[in-house]
Amino acid sequence: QTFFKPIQNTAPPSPTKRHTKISVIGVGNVGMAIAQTILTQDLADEIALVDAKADKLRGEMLDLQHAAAFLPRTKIHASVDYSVTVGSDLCIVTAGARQLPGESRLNLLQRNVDLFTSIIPPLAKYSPNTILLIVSNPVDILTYVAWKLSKFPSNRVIGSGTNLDSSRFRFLIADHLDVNAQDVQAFIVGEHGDSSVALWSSISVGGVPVLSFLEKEQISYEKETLENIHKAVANSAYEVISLKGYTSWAIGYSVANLARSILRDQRKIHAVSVFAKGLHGIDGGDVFLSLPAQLGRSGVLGVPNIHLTDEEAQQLRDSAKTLLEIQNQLGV
Ligand code: 6V0
Repeated sequence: QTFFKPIQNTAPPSPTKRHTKISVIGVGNVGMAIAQTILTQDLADEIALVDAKADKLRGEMLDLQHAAAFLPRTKIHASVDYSVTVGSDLCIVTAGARQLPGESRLNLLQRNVDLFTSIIPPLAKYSPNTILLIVSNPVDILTYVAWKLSKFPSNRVIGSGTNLDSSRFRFLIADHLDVNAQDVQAFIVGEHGDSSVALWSSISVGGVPVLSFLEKEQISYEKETLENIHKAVANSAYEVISLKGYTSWAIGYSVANLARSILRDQRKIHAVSVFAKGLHGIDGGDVFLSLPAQLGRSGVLGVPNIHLTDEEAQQLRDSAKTLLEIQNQLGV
């Protein structure tokens, strides 16, 4: 007995578009902002949510399901059991431990590494062909940990890295020049954190390289203004967290944007955390950090050979060194 009376003699269904499934691990502020942006942007046919807290998880699932009448049709499941993620095209990991009073950053990191040992292997088991997109902090190191634990090829393990920092950078430059942020091409690369590197030499607005234009026209610009913009980017997360307790909307949009580029094979370039050993003179060990990278259906398609000044390349190598020093202190 079905609700609809079937119509006889209709043509067989045309080959339907590929079914897309996204899993989001961790339904805190960040995981939920990502899940709801993905829903409103119609990026998946199915979303699976996983968290360690069963009640919170069920509450979040029901709250999203109750919006079904206003959203594109998406099947939403949730479970503390990773079998719910089976067959995912993309797994987004936002689960993280919170810093305890007086706890060192290294101790927090080691707790997050331990947490990843219970998250990554089941994800890899249930979705051996998935792409892992890591958001939990410190994102570069945890992306490296996810790569190690999953044993996936490095093109299928990506960290959200400085995608959000680059978006904040574009917003601040656009605000300063009174132009549209979408017309600003600008990247922050390196560690998503204190050693991030602003690529001033390659900033362009509407195709015009900004610094060389100012120099050619002999328009003086204040190095201090540029440095203040980079400082404001680096300080953004601290500022938002001190004001509202956490960040959510911008990371939600930035990760949904990465999901779109990957699942819809957009071949767009984003600053994300990728396997960087051997690039721009980075050596000394396996390390993930952000570089402009082209994303598509199979993950990282390539890393454009972007021109860096000697100073920028040195800062990038220093950023890699900082990450490797921390990595070497961890039990992975
Ligand atoms: P939150 O609100 O504390 O959420 C974390 C969630 O993880 C909670 O719901 C926990 O129950 C869950 N969790 C903890 N342990 C496990 C486990 N073993 N398995 C499954 N779930 C678990 O934190 P919030 O959502 O604010 O942040 C999440 C992470 O994203 C943190 O590490 C942030 O630092 C990081 N961010 C990364 C950004 C980036 O640009 N890469 C930006 C913003 C936040």
